[in-house]
This record gives sequence, C-alpha cells and structure tokens, in this order.
Amino acid sequence: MMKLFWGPHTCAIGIHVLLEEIGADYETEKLDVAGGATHAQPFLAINPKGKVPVLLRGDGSVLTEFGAIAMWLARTHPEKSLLPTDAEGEARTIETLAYVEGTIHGQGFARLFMPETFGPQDVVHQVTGLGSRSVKAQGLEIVERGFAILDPMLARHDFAAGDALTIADLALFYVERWAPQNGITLPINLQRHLDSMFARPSVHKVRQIWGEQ
Ligand SMILES: N[C@@H](CCC(=O)N[C@@H](CS)C(=O)NCC(=O)O)C(=O)O
Repeated sequence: MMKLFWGPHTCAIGIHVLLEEIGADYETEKLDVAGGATHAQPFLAINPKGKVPVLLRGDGSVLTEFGAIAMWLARTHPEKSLLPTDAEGEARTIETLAYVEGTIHGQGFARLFMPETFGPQDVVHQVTGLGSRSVKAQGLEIVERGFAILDPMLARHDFAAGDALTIADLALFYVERWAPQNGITLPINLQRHLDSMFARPSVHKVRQIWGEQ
C-alpha cells in the first residue's frame, strides 16, 4: 500500500487530494513540519531533502517532488485523465504546475515562510522588475505577480488546463489556499477556482483528516 508523508499547512495537501481523486488505497503519516520533523531522523533517512510531500510506494521505493509524484499518480491511473496525453495538453498542464512550484511557491511563498534562508535580512535585494525589497516584501510581490499572471487563464476555463481537473489544479489549489492565510487577496478567477476546489468531496475528506473542518 502507498503511504503519504504530510504536514499541516503544507503543499502535501495537493497530493493527498490527488490520492482521493484517483480512489487510491493509501495510508498517511503526519509530521510536525513546523517543529522540524522533516529535518530529523527517521524522516531524513526516507527523504534526505527534508521536505514533504513524500510518497512511499507499494514496492518500497520513495518518490519526492510534488510534480513528479503528481505525474506518476496521474500516469498510473490513466482512466482518471488527470494529465492530458496530447502534447499540447500535457505541456500546458506542466507549464502551470512548474510555475506554481518553481516561482509562486519556490520563489514567492518560500520567502514569506522561510525568509531566513534568503538572507541576509538587513540588506535589500534586487529582483528583475521588482526593484529593491526586503525578503518578505519580495516574496509577496512574486506571489501577487504570479497570481495575476495565472488569473486570466481561469477566466476562460473552469480548470487550470481546460475543462477538466488535472494535476495542475492540485498545484494551484495548494498555493491559492495559502493566500488568505497570509493576508493575500486572490484575483477573482483564482478565488472562484479555490472555492470550487473547496467544494470537491475529495478536498472535504482530506481537510477532515487534516483537522481543518
Ligand atoms: N520542491 C519540493 C518542495 C517541497 C516543500 O517545499 N515542502 C515544504 C512544505 S510545503 C516542506 O516540507 N518544508 C519543510 C522545511 O523546509 O523545513 C516539492 O515540490 O515537493
């Protein structure tokens, strides 16, 4: 059976919802991420990167990185159509997923959550197009600019990559839900997308397990 390692408030929620969407048989292990559990044993032996999500698969192998886990789950459950098989659809799905992971999360929210890792804090930093900012202010601008770039995409369609749920929606979902938690107002189409994700039975179930409702 598969096992998902997750922590409260983390991006692992996207993978957890995906497991529900595909109807997988899985178990979970909750980690005190804020308390440093991902940087201590025994977890470090499982994922030396010190991050969740981690998927321990039925054959005992470990898969890390949100995008890789999401793609593997989608490809091993093709009947759920969570990753288009045509070249254009697949590329567009990964385009959004990569932007969420690499820029909105990796460059933006990471500066808000872990500003110390982007130090030194007592100097201002230059970001192309953003000028001089403190680390947290930079993070906020990167996030808001990222949301503004993605918002028009959701004006044309209900889902990130068209008219059906794909793994890009699960990536978008985890950063969208961080917005209100960090005083960020989502643009209108992303807010509608977040509301529709919150209405899904899979999300209800996962949020119950996570103790959020
Ligand atoms: N590139 C990784 C990033 C994962 C990541 O940043 N996970 C965060 C939670 S959202 C984490 O485990 N943080 C723990 C820490 O850095 O101490 C992925 O896509 O899976």
